[in-house]
Amino acid sequence: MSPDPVAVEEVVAEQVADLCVAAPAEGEKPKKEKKPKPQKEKKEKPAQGGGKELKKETQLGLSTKKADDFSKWYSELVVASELISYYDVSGCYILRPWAFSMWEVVQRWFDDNIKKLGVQNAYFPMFITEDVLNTEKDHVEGFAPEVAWVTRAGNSEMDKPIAIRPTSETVMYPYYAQWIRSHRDLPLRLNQWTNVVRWEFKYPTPFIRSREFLWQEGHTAFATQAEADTEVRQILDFYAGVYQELLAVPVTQGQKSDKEKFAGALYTTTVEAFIPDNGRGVQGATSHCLGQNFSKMFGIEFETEDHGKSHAWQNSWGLTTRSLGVMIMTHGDDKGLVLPPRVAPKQVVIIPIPKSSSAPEQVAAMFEQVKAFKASLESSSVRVETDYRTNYTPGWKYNHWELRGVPIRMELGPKDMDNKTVVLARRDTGAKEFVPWDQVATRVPELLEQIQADMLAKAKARYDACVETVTTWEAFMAALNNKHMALAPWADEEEVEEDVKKRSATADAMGAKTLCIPFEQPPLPEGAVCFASGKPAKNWALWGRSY
Ligand code: 87F
Repeated sequence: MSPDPVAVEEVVAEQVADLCVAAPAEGEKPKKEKKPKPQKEKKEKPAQGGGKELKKETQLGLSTKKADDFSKWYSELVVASELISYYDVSGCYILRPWAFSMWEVVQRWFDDNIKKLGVQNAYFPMFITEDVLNTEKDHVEGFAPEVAWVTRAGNSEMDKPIAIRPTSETVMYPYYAQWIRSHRDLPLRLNQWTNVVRWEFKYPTPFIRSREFLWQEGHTAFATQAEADTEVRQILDFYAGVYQELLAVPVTQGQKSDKEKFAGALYTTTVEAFIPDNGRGVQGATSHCLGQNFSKMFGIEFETEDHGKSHAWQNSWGLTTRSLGVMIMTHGDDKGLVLPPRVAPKQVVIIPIPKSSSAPEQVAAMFEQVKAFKASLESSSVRVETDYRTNYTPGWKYNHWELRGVPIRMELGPKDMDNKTVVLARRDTGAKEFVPWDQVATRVPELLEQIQADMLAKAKARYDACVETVTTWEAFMAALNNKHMALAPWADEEEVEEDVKKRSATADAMGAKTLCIPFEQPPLPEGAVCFASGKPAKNWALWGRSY
């Protein structure tokens, strides 16, 4: 299908705006963050419900449409929906309760799952001496510019500066070397939930790229490679579970190319998401098999059952608050957040709508009914918000809870009181339905499940439509410039990947990388050649411009 020329022009113009600001050349100073302007106050509007102390209503909603300027839409959205506040250290953000409670859902789910595997939580300090950090100099070298240092305490310069953890291999492994002596000490499987600091110079984006972020990092040691290999994939499945089951975000599981893997790893596996609106891939989480690289560096050695000596096989794996950003970008719309029910801090908001002419007893009865619904839904573990405020109109409240992405709005007005029904309105589709009171307790949980499934299905259909299977360079470039990913047969060589990155960069857009070599491979036809080098192809790789 040949693309519509007007649409292509728009796409390119958007990419120009987007990619130019978003990705300054390496080493270049970051542009100043585009903080959204505070919302303006709107003219006072009479509120309902006989409210005497009318407050000024602030204007709700977003001034930018997702399709018009994606990055502006996103920065406005995260602030207006009360997820984020900007902070006066560039690249750092406050995670407000609405965001943090979603992180808690992710934490709980993942934590429960890794504990079932036998992983235990621990906490290691955030400071690293220079000497210890240098133990893995070869691997840290590429990352060195991002390491932040404490050089002063009070007024005195420190004798030796101390690094703030960007990741904890060097913090933890010296102790693994002390604790692991015998095969009986294995496996050792620890995880920690922490913050890390990476002083990035690329353009920061809330959740997606920040200088301090929250994550979990798992660090495990086994006697054999087979056990390590098994765990790498179990953890990757959990990461796919976080994205697909909780966040309703489709991902592709695969292995990183040699160029894109963690330099310290034997191999790196990944879950890769994609943002159709700006055509960028985004690494969702990584699970590495470190082989014996680190155990050799740190002397993590054990006595085997037959009294020999062996270096431990290690893995490390991490998932960050970036996952929330990917979810927000995937589902959000022009009215605000659209939250998948499983992570939504509140799944239902009940809004009573008394008339200004309603008698006090009628208002009281309505409020009582709202309370009863809340109690009954909460008893089946539905997270419920109620909005009794009298100083806002129903319309304002609808916009407010839509902006904040609550999956279901339940309305209860005077007619509903007479008919003993409620209105349920879905945030994702806008569809409304009338439900008799005695069916609310069963219908709401059912509808939440339906919304969750529909959101994933919709996102998956969009994701799949963004994967183009290509075999030639021209088709590859057309896919990229159409804001798509390309699944292409390639030679699996680092030089080819470097060459593709250079050649696919345009004046307006960054070069493409391999996102992963998907585990699910289509059959490679006899004699298939690499789309970029013409050499014999070894596999199909998924390529894209990416964060
Ligand atoms: C930045 C500064 C210093 C990434 C860094 O992926 C070091 C590093 O080692 C660094 N940025 N990395 C790689 C992290 C590897 C690995 N660590 C445990 C993970 C998952 C969790």
